[in-house]
Amino acid sequence: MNEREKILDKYSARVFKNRKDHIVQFDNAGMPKEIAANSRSVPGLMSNRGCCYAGCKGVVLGPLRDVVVLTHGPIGCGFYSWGTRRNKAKSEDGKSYIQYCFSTDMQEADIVFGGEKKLRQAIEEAMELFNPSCIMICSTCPVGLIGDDINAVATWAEEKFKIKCVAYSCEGYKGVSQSAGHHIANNGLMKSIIGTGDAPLTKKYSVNILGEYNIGGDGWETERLLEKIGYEVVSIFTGDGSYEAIKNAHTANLNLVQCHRSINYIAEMMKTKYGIDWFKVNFIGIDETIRSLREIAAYFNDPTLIANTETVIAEELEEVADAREYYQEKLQGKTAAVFVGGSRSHHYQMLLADFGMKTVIAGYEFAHRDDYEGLEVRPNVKVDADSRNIEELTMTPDDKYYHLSINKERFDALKLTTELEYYKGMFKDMGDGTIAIDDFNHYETEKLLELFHPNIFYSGIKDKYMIQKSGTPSRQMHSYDYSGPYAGFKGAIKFASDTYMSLFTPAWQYITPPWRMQPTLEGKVGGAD
Ligand code: CFM
Repeated sequence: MNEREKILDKYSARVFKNRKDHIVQFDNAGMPKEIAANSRSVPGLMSNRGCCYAGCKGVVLGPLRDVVVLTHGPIGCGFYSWGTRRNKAKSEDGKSYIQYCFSTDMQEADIVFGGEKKLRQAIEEAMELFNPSCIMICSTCPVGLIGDDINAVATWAEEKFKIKCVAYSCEGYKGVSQSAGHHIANNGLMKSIIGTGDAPLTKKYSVNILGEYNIGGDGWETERLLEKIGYEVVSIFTGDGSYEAIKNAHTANLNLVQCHRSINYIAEMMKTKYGIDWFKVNFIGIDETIRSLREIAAYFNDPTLIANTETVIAEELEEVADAREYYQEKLQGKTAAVFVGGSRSHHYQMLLADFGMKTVIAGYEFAHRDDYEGLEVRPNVKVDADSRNIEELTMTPDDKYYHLSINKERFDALKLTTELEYYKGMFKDMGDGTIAIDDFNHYETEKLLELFHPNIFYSGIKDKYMIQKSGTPSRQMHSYDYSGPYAGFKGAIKFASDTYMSLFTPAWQYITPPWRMQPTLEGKVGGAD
């Protein structure tokens, strides 16, 4: 029995039938296999997933600092989604609402008689107190069930206050995970915000950074590198992002996609509507950062830009050279497990490889098959009822703003050698004997620890302490355990240093867990007495 079979062995026939397709073990290096993904979790298994509202409000819209993101629903969802993700933002212009939690605080009476009145009141109050130029309404489950017309309220707000107001029907139950919420948020931004600005460009080479949410300051570090080379960063979706910036996103020359899972929809729609090409980049990991910077420079193909890129790479590399060597020596050969949402479990494998570490277990909470197997499988992905729930927008070229930055010949040539409009997925980077798991649950996490004994486990929020308590060091990869940034050259060193501290801390040896001192369970066998 291999490890995969050992995990599945304990399951009942029904659960086995479901879970067997979500677990893949690689028996010859790099061979892509098929995995079941983006389907409903088995009720009763402790999944790590979030809901559709979490993906829309929490992930994609929440980081927009100058937008009042108003949760329409009972207070629980609003409160729980308040400040729990480390999407950092600056508030230099005084228009940052990131520290607030806006909610309509619906009560039973509103559920029975309808919540639109309360929603209008909340908007009036927000206007009076903050006077934002954009409000986004995010619905939670009961709103969808009672059928409040949030779109009508948004239209009312736009007319009354002459602001932008967008309503998102992102009720938690839509779709099978937060991934559905990403799609809904992408659609709303595309329909109502992108393309509504007309700011002129100030530099020759301009980019948007898509799928970068500035967790722990990653977006700032990525932006610093790009600006140092000479690019104009028009907008970031959506870490430290703003309504004022993303309405001009259509003026950029190129889209850089960091997290493919959460934002591929916008990248693809902008290609059709505005002609903007996109690159799958990765600024997590030293070698990956270098690859990404070189591919972007190759796209624009300007000798000065290419030279600047090489200078910046050399400078940054020099700055981290000693630290890199030190941590390489310490971390070489250590094994890791990586379980995060929908893109980091691939990105961080590359960063671990920078320091000679090997990923033996990798998994996603809510990724789709293309995130595992590569974009080439997209045509074979079965669309089920849950995905059909979410609107698919059809784009056509925009009369005014459609602009191509390079011609078809160069595009085709670049596509052969770079990740231009292509994402290869996680599987191609996984080695012999390693295992990939989709929508992993608590039991499987415990079993994996027992079977693989990874030296460190880069985990999620719900599983972190269970892993630590089992004696395996764990670092939480959603918030970086309040550390970071981990992007770029300097970020890689910060990550290595945090990993080093987790692995070599003497803290573990000072603790004797209670189960080593006394039995935790007592009982008799055989029914005597
Ligand atoms: Fe993209 Fe993210 Fe992720 Fe994600 Fe997330 Fe996140 Fe994540 Mo937590 S957008 S898919 S929904 S990289 S919040 S910043 S860490 S699960 S792997």
